Amino acid sequence: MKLIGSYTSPFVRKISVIMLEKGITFEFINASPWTDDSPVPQHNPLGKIPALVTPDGTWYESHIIANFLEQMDIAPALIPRDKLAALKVLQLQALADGIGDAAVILVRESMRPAEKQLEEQLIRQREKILRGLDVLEAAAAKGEVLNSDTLNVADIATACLIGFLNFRRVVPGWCVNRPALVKLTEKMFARESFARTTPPSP
Ligand SMILES: N[C@@H](CCC(=O)N[C@@H](CS)C(=O)NCC(=O)O)C(=O)O
Repeated sequence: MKLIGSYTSPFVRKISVIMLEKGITFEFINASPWTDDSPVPQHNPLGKIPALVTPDGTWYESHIIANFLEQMDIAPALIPRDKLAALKVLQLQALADGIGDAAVILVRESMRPAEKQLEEQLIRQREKILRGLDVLEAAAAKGEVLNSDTLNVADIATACLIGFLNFRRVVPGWCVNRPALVKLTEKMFARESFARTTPPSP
């Protein structure tokens, strides 16, 4: 299988971590989605990474790729078998990914010349991030779906998101008053799959 992506994307990291946790071997194809000659649109019409090229077809959108990998039935299971329990995990994965979307928009907007940046856009995305982090904090403190005894895709998506916030210095004070998220990410960053997918220094 070939994973098309970059070493800095939280969505790509999520898929790399899932494959490392499951012991699935894959080839990493380093490709930026942002260049004019990017190969990414050949694999994903939306022009986004990650995309996973497999004998069963090419998959895109990281939650779909995670589902594809899960249906290979390779331990450890990262999505519960029970349908309602699975939805709860997938909802939190979607929340972590959605915060990631807002963070990517914020980073891209901040890269534009100062006079072209839309203040309203920056504020709106920052609010999404902060609201989302509060919900993840509450879930991590509860420890039932996120931060439970059983690793799942929501734990992985959340830690990849926090890794991205740290890496891009988005909302640098995110950890203030969010002790459960700090604990969860410390626990996750200690795993070999996370150590092996640490983004390169900017
Ligand atoms: N919902 C998508 C988000 C993927 C995404 O936004 N990836 C960014 C890189 S971190 C990208 O490729 N952006 C290019 C673009 O939006 O054109 C997923 O979960 O795979």
